[in-house]
Amino acid sequence: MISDGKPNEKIVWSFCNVNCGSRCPLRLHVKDGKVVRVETDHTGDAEFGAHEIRACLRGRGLRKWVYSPERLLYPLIRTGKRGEGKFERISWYEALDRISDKLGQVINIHGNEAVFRIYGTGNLGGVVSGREQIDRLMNLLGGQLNHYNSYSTAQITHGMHYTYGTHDCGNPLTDMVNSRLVVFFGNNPAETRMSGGGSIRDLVVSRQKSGVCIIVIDPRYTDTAAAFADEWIPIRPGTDAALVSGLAYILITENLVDQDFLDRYCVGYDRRTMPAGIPPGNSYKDYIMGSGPDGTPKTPAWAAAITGVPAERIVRLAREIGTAKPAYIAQGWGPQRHANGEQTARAICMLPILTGNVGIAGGNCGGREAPDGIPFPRIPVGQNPVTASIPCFLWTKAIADHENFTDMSDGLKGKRRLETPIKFLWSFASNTLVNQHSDIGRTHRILADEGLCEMIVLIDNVMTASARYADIVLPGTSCFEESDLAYQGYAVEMGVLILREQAIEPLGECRTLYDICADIARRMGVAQAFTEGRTHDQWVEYMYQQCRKVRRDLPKDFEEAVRTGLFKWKRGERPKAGLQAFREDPDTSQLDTPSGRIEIFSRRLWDLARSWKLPEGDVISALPEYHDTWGMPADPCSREYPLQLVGHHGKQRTHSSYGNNPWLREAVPQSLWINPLDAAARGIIHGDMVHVHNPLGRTEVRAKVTPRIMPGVLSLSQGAWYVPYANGVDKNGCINTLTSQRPSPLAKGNPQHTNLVEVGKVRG
Ligand SMILES: Nc1nc2c(c(=O)[nH]1)N[C@H]1C(S)=C(S)[C@@H](COP(=O)(O)OP(=O)(O)OC[C@H]3O[C@@H](n4cnc5c(=O)[nH]c(N)nc54)[C@H](O)[C@@H]3O)O[C@H]1N2
Ligand SMILES: Nc1nc2c(c(=O)[nH]1)N[C@H]1C(S)=C(S)[C@@H](COP(=O)(O)OP(=O)(O)OC[C@H]3O[C@@H](n4cnc5c(=O)[nH]c(N)nc54)[C@H](O)[C@@H]3O)O[C@H]1N2
Ligand SMILES: [Mo]
Repeated sequence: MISDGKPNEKIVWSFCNVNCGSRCPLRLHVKDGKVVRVETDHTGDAEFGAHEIRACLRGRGLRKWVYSPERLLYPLIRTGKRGEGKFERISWYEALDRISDKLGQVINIHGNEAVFRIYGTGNLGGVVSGREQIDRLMNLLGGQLNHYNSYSTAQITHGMHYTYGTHDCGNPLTDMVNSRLVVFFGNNPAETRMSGGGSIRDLVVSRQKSGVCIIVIDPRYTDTAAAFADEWIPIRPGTDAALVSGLAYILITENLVDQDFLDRYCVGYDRRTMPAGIPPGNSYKDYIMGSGPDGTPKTPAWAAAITGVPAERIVRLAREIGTAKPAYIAQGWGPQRHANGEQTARAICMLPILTGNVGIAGGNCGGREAPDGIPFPRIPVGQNPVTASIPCFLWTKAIADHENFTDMSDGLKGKRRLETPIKFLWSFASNTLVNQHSDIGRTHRILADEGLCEMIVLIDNVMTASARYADIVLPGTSCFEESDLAYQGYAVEMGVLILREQAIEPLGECRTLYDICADIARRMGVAQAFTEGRTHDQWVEYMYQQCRKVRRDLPKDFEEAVRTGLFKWKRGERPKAGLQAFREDPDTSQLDTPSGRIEIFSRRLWDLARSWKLPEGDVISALPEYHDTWGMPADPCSREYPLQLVGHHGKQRTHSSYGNNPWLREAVPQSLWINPLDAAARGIIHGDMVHVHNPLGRTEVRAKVTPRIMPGVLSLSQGAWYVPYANGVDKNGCINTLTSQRPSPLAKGNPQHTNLVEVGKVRG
């Protein structure tokens, strides 16, 4: 606590804990028990240059959220239908009794596999206040159904594992200073990494230092393109693999590929390195040159027709990529959050592979920029005795159709088939129950049937769309109301530790997740094992002392550490290239792929493609090929719904978090990005109220008519709060009224950027 000497006034450290990938320190000014001002890091010093981890507008606007009219203050029990929003206040005793009784009953009747904590990232930062407490509790009670994947990176993680044996092999963004060319596929750090600790700073500094040419390939002229790029190349969503194939055609025919690299480090480029037993004609070169099974040469003209990128530009770009050594080629996670996302992610990786830019300074593997930080410990959660694990996106299927939920059709791990449906759902700091999951209409129908999932317990700070579907809603403390500690986040290049002091008393009857779980543990006979005799605050101190084992330079005295609040560690002097050891010696530092090499051709995928049960139209292929998929212009649906819709991550919110802050809504009003050509064809002018619809649903929102989005494509920033009126029609621009629950073929990930829609003016 830092006092300015005024009575009843103090300034304490806190941090913003939502999931933007970064973690920003906050300085809360407290007066008479209320936070009256939110400042941020002010500790820039010579060692770090002027680097202060300055929170963005969202974190600075936190008071508008903590003190919002939507704030949950008391435990509630549902009295109306799920989704209707009718609740009654109950006591904590009654709420926790009901939860414990039902949890015990579900475990007794259906087993622990019937309990599930839904994906949720609203408090990704807090070490003690985070979702791990539920996992810790459940593991003591016999476990719960596991999940793998994330809504962020399912497709790219799977794709890159087949190629490189890892997805974590990028060069840091600061390594751009060693590059001669930077190419970003759907990477928008200016918005998705905009926080003070995020890589936007690295982009600014590295660009200033090196003046390197940056090309951005994205259907939208993003803030990154506007602020940093020398050129924007618009591309039709879902078609990057076609563009890469067209580029590969020129790289091959003009001898711009690094043949030595391909021979020594890779499998499957041409017949020289094909795995034994695969029929001839199945190498990557065959695919590109047209000597493969499809017989189509992937010429720039072929790629132009699919991607919308002119053939001449494809030729020029191939020459630029083939001659600028080294080149930093990276993708954000937008290109992979698609129906064919695994293929796209693997295909983009082909550019640095073909040109030998992997594992060297100034190069990159084609994935996202690498983070860096200090590996501080997380809370121990124990072992989950349940082995079954579902892809996190398929939880609705695990509620509604468990009998058909299998390893070969749905990516179930640890079991051949789900034995029980999900009957009890935990939802903590998550709006994924409704708002952030695809196809809200379908989710509504599944949750509305109370015979399926029998109890939903939700803990949040505000009354969200998801909360309206819960049976019991518990008011959680916010980042003003509980102590904690946090580390640097997963998307930055420096080490950070922030200590949070409780700034104010909990509003209403809000409680920490820890106290909630401890009370349930008590009711269920595992209190001592859960708490280990510590309170929430004592756990914070305990975890701090664990951090000191990693960084000995942290003060021994906890009180002193709390007063200091923020600790930063200097970045590494020299950026290290991802896969550098492999590049230096591929025999001693083999990759974690079956061959130990980069697998352009994956034998495992070749086999999977022949064993997995896939719905009509889904493709898994051994090579990073382009495949048209559902939800794209070749889909018959496109006759009626001709426009492709993506939902970018915008700067006004972190997903749905902060979606009710009036300041942010004014700064960046929710709107549908539409090209003037598409708008004119429909008689739409800027600012018109429009409806966006497809067979799954309908939402209404104002049109932003702008050449910053290519013709034929729309974007509706994801995360707007779902505000339904008649028949589930949303009037707030919530994109998940329109997205599909059909998963991607390999990762079974969320294809939330693959959508076909039509737009029209709202009459009257
Ligand atoms: N301000 C803010 N920051 C955030 C978040 C937030 O909600 N708000 N969310 C955080 C989280 S959890 C995540 S996972 C990340 C998300 O980070 P990303 O997944 O990278 O973000 P997106 O906006 O979905 O996609 C990035 C860009 O890809 C483009 N794009 C979409 N489809 C395609 C395609 O087929 N090809 C190409 N070339 N481009 C395409 C989009 O137009 C967008 O500009 O951001 C994190 N940071
Ligand atoms: N169409 C479409 N849908 C998407 C995406 C997309 O690109 N397109 N992106 C997906 C991605 S990448 C992600 S990561 C998910 C994110 O989806 P979620 O993980 O559900 O994230 P949020 O929408 O931010 O919801 C977080 C909730 O946590 C609450 N919260 C915040 N802080 C605290 C706290 O300290 N305590 C408690 N108790 N609650 C808190 C907030 O009020 C909010 O309701 O969305 C996915 N959904
Ligand atoms: Mo995410």
